[in-house]
Amino acid sequence: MTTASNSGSTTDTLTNVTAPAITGLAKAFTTVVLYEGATALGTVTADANGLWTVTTASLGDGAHSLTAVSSDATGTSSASSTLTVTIDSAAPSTPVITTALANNATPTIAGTAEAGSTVTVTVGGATYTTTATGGNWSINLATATPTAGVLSLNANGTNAVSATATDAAGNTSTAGTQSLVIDTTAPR
Ligand SMILES: [Ca+2]
Ligand SMILES: [Ca+2]
Repeated sequence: MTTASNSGSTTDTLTNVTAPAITGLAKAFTTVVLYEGATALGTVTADANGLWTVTTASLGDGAHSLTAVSSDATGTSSASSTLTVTIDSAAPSTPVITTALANNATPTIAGTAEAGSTVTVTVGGATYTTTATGGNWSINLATATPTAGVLSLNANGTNAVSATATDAAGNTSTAGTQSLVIDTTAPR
């Protein structure tokens, strides 16, 4: 799969590009057909260096086992090893921020999001990222290091919190929001 077609990490074979470009090497000037099972997804001629690239038809979400078969003018053909490409074009559901009230000036903010997704939380002018391990995430504002901004909370009042989740294919959810009320004043 070409780097341009490989969203998120480029070292895996997971992408949100539904019609990815698949590239490979064959004998120079041979005809290359890319198959999923018995279905031909595209045909191309390898260049002088044997390089070929086929942009597939739109593939549905899920795993696809792709094989390239090259044939030369004498009819001799050879098949590549199988490349499994997984398409994930669905964004995670909107994260939920469960922490709405705290009695300390730098509380831990917790919530839920798609399991394994990267959660980006913005509060008090600072942005943090964490992983929703098993679907749960938390940020301890007393100890966490922002990825951007400087934390400045209203220690006696309302703080807007927002969170988005990004899956391994690079799809990002809509933002979940919460009003975090911090009240550090003891009753009299
Ligand atoms: Ca990827
Ligand atoms: Ca997804």
